Amino acid sequence: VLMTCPPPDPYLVEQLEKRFTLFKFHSIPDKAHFLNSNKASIRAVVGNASAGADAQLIHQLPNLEIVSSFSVGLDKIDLAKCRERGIRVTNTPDVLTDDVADLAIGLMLAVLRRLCQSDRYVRSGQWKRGDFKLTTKFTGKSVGIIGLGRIGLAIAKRAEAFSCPISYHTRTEKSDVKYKYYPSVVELAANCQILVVACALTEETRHIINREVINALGPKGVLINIGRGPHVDEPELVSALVEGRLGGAGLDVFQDEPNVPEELFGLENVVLLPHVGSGTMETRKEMADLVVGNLEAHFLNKPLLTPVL
Ligand code: 8YV
Repeated sequence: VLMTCPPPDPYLVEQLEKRFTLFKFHSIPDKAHFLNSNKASIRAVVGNASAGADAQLIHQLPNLEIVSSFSVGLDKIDLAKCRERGIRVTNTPDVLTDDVADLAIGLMLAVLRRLCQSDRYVRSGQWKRGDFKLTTKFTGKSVGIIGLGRIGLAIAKRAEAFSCPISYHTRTEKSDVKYKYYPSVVELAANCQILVVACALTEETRHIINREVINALGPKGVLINIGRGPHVDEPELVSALVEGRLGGAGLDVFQDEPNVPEELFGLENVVLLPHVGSGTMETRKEMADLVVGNLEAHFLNKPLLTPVL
C-alpha cells in the first residue's frame, strides 16, 4: 500500500501497518528511484484531500488495483484514468457529514458574533480597558448553499433550527426539497446573507466564487467555505475583504494549503481554520476504519464498503 499523503492520522497508519506493507511516499526523498524499484508490488494507494492519485502516478503503477481515499472529496484522484484502467476507488462519505456541517454553523457564528476576536479581546487584557463593539445576529439570517448533497443538506437542517430561510444552487433543481432554488450562483448570492460552499470540486465548480458572485453577496454578506480552496478565486476574495466589498468570511480551506494569504491575518471579520471540517477523534477513526475496511474487502474479493468506482 502506497500512502501518497503525509500520514493524516496515527490510528490509520497503525491499522494499515498491521495488515499491509505500507510505504509512506511523502517521506521518501527519491520518489522516482523508489517507484522504479517498487512499482510492481504496489497494489493500493491511500490518499486524502492533500494528495491522492493523479494521472502521472497511476501511469507509473502498473499493478494498481484500488485507491482508498481518507476523504469524501475525490478531487485529488484522476477518476477518468481509474475508470479506464479498471482501478477501484473508495472514499469516506456519511461518517464526516455531521462534523463538517457543525463546523459550517460554527464558522457562521464565529464570523457574525466575532467569537475569535472576542476571545482575543479577553486574553489580551483589553476587556479591562474598553468597550467591545456590538456584533451581528445570526438567528434568522438567510443562508444560501451551493451544493445540496449530504453535507449541504446537513447544513440546511442545522441552519433551519436557527430560523434561517434556506436557498440553494445545484446544477439541477431538486424535486424533493422545499428550499428556494436559484439556477445561477450570482442570483443566489444576491438573495442571501450567508453563502456557503458545500459542493464537490470539479472543473465546473472551480472558481464558482468569483468577483461577480462576491460583489453580489456584497458588503454585508458573509462567505463560508468548507468545500475546497479552489472553489474560490482567492485573490478576488482577499481584495474584496480588504476593500470592504464583502462583509466577512469563514474559511476552513484554501487554494494552497497550508499557505494562507497573509493579508487576511489582520482582518477581524474573517475566521481562518486549518482544514479541520472532519477533524474530530470520533470521525477520523470512522474514516480510517472505512479506508482499511475497503482495502480488506477488495483484497478478500468482497463487496467494497463505500465504492465510488
Ligand atoms: C480531510 C476532507 O481534511 O473528506 C474530505 O474531503 O477534506 C477531509 O475530511 C482529509 O482528507 C483528512 O486527512
